[in-house]
Amino acid sequence: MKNIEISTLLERMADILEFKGEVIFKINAYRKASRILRETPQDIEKLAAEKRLSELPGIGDAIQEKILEFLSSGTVSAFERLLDTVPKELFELLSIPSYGPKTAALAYRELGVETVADLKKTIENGSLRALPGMGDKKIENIRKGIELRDTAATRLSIGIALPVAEEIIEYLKEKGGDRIARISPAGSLRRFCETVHDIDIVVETEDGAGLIELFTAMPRVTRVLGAGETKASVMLDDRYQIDLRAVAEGSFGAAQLYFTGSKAHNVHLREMARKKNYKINEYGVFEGEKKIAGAEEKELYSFLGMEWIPPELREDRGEIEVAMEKKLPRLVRLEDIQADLHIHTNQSDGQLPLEEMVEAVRARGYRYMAICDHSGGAFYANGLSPDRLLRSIEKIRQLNEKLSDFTILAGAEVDILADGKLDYDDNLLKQLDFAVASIHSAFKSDPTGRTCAAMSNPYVDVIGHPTGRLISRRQGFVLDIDKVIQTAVETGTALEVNSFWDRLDLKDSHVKAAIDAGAVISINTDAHHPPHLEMMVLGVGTARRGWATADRVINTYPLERLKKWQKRNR
Ligand code: DGT
Ligand code: CA
Ligand code: ZN
Repeated sequence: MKNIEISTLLERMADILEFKGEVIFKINAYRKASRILRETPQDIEKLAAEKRLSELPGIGDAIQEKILEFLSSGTVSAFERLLDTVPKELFELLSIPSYGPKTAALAYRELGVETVADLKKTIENGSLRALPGMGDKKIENIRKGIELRDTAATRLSIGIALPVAEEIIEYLKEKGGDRIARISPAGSLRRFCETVHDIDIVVETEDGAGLIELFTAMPRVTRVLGAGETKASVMLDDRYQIDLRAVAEGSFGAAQLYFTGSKAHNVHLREMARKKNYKINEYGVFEGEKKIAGAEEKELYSFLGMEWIPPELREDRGEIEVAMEKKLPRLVRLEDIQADLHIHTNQSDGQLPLEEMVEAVRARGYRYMAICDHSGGAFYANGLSPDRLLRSIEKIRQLNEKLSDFTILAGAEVDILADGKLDYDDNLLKQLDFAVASIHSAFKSDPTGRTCAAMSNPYVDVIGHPTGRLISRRQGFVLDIDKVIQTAVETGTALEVNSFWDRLDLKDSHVKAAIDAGAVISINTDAHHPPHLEMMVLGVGTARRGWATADRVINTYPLERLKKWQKRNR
């Protein structure tokens, strides 16, 4: 599918237009078209061939023409012409948080900043500071932005890496057939870290060389970084580094353990082994020369005197000590999830109408859900006015009547306003079944105080994406997380683990702090489109990294228990 390619091109058009100071509606038209192409499940080439491009919402004639030109010639001439008039690395520059098109245009005109390296130089030699409107704080933010971008450029979000890993494993299984006894992800990916440097895969086979050959010859491989008898490393699509290790029967568990890491966990395990006079490596556990375990991870842990440790906990943050006492918690699993409590529809900024979103959620096997569209203050997201909300509640109640084995809670994602008040008054909130409250603006005005004030409202059940960070773009607001957790416990409010790939908010360490303090969480996808529902697995992984058990996750509860838990019903 060419959807992503064209979506990127349109995004870049928008960047160029913005850099050139074009009128805002034109810029927005390109951005919107880009988003629609990225999210639509339909194949754009097929739509174009059937002359059905105009069926996509928000794609006007001018943009349709450019799409057709791209599909027939591989380029867009208007775009190529504009490219000659902007800095060489414009898109890289604009990917730096806090470095917007206006600043980029000024720095290009006055200082000739064409590349990220140029920009770094102007910060070091002070020439950027001399531009009009540049304060120390702004310079500091740009500097931090460059750092953030450098990490984002070398590490992949788990939400991007996981589907790629699954695809490769499927491919190898299919082509490898009987030659593959077992195959598993390893490394930071298997531990569900929020970002990964590469995708590690371990395979059990008696034909290592053959599988390495199959692996390095995969269709999307753009470079082979190295290939031997038992391991190989390739670049896929010029973007993803994949490492494959092949081991023979009897060593799979040991290899899995070794290559899953973390390094700190492994180092600690080796120490434990030494105390028992054992040696542990990627082939097994050894007593002298004799191998006593290797085929199963469980066995290896057991010989070291521990219960099996879930990969998400393997960070040497106390899990080894607890496993020695055989007291590891039973972590929440994807199968425990009974509901998704933060779902958008096209009433606000979601893509589909109520009925279709409900059907998509139901089809995943959940028992209930909460529709939480944005409140009116969220004008950027077409938030619902009180009147529209009342009508939407009515519609949800009617649809509910028709469902026998599934319940839709009429909810809202209500904005926590700059002054700490909620965007809907209590009278309105009372008529809902469920409410998530989130900060979407005024990040600098006392986010801690505002979050705590929202939690003291009897109708607020969950705080949405509590820290506001975006993994690839934004550090999030400065939040006194301990105070927020304490208030969550005191008021009986849940903190969200937002599963959206770029959010994962709360993050793992915050979940751990919340769980230790006795708080409860709610793992939600914040889906705006059915494919987003699949990201639940990312939130569950993050919650597991924070040692969360099902009992602390409100959307594992049967509906009756959830209702009893709600402040409004206590
Ligand atoms: P990443 O790739 O930066 O996201 O993080 P990891 O944890 O996947 O690290 P990676 O890919 O370098 O190595 C995978 C695992 O292999 C790692 O978690 C532990 C193990 N490993 C790699 N190098 C060493 C080492 O020098 N000593 C020990 N004990 N284990 C290692
Ligand atoms: Ca890795
Ligand atoms: Zn939100």
